[in-house]
Amino acid sequence: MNPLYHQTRFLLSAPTITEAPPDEGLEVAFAGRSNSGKSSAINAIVQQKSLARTSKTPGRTRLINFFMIDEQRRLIDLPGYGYAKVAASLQRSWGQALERYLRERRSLQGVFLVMDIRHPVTSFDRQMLEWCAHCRLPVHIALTKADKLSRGAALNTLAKVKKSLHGSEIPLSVQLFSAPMRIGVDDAHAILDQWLRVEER
Ligand SMILES: Nc1nc2c(ncn2[C@@H]2O[C@H](COP(=O)(O)OP(=O)(O)OP(=O)(O)O)[C@@H](O)[C@H]2O)c(=O)[nH]1
Ligand SMILES: [Mg+2]
Repeated sequence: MNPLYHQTRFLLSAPTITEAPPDEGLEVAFAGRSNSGKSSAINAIVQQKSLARTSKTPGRTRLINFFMIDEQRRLIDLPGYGYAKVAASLQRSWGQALERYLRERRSLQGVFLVMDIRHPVTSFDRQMLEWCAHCRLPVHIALTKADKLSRGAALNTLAKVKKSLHGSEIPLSVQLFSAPMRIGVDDAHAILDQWLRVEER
């Protein structure tokens, strides 16, 4: 891992995308269903225990959290979508704001889409993939909580997900991930290195 990731620090929390930091440099957004493991994935990637707040309660990350790797590079922890207890109207307005962010944000290099391996490619995930395709944004899917399945079952799901997404118009890759077992952390770094133009050491 490039030591740069370990330096990542909290930049700001924005209640809406309009309060994001200036649209300069390069950024990668972590998206996915509520409770899928986005914040845990960020922590595993930067090798810090609690940079991004994780929780057993779904819908915990309500704000958009911006983390700064260095002056030019950011990671973004987006609020999870698809949490049933959030009112439909709020989900709709959040969806619109998210779509606009994906469309307009110039610094956004790709979407790191986190899915719980036990519930991959939900209708919300499909919506997200459609928006990204529409904006021509590359997507990297991390099937996380891979430690909850046997190795064989995890590989089976990986193959199924790859197959179901075959023929996408945008660059799309899929990997297994586990935050506590640190499965796939190197693969995650490889894609972030590419998107954020981090030089290999
Ligand atoms: N076993 C296991 N548990 C995980 C993994 N990743 C996350 N978890 C657990 O799943 C729960 C949700 O993780 P978070 O990282 O907070 O999920 P999130 O997607 O950020 O959730 P929201 O912010 O609510 O949308 C927590 O209890 C984590 O400890 C993993 O790879 N393996
Ligand atoms: Mg979170």
